[in-house]
Amino acid sequence: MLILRSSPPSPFGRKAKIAAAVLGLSDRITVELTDTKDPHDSIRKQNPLGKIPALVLEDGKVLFDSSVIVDYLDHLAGGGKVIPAGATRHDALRLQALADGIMDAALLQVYETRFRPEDKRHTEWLAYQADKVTRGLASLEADLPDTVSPDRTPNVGEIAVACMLGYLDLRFAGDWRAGHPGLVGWLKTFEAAVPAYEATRPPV
Ligand SMILES: N[C@@H](CCC(=O)N[C@@H](CS)C(=O)NCC(=O)O)C(=O)O
Repeated sequence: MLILRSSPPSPFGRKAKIAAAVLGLSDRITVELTDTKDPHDSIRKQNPLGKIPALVLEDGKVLFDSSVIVDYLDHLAGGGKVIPAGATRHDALRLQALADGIMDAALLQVYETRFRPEDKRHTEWLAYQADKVTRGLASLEADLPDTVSPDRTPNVGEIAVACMLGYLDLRFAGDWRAGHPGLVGWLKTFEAAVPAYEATRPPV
């Protein structure tokens, strides 16, 4: 059995869970809850960065970073499935990089308010990160990812975009929806095509 260290709100952990589901690997993975803030949680031994997701393999080796975990799962499922092998490979990886980068910028804003007392918060830093989210969403709205239908496996970029939008719904009250009708429609289609999206929705 593989062990996925994660936590329900983690958008990066959700990427790994959705990839596992669409690859038919969910029943080979146990999800073990992780508290990245707890210094005694074994995640800090498993991943020196103390971040989730991390995937503990059967031989005890630990893979971390959601992109590496998804690549491993794709290979386990035969390869070329959520990470296409052909001409669209780098489009999918680029899309993943963009969505992951937006998630990083969103998380840094959340951490700024979670870890710093109000009088120590850096408004310009928050705005700097918020701008990355704004520009990233604008570029996705202008050039929407391909529509995901039930008859094809979503690629890792599309999975990452859905998880990123879900995280903005969770932590930023879905404010992104007002100015991005194309992405709203795209996410609706993704949700209908990929049941694992609903199954991994974090509790509010
Ligand atoms: N690039 C990493 C990012 C992972 C990440 O930032 N995870 C967050 C939770 S969503 C985390 O573990 N944060 C705790 C910390 O930064 O110490 C990935 O793709 O897995």
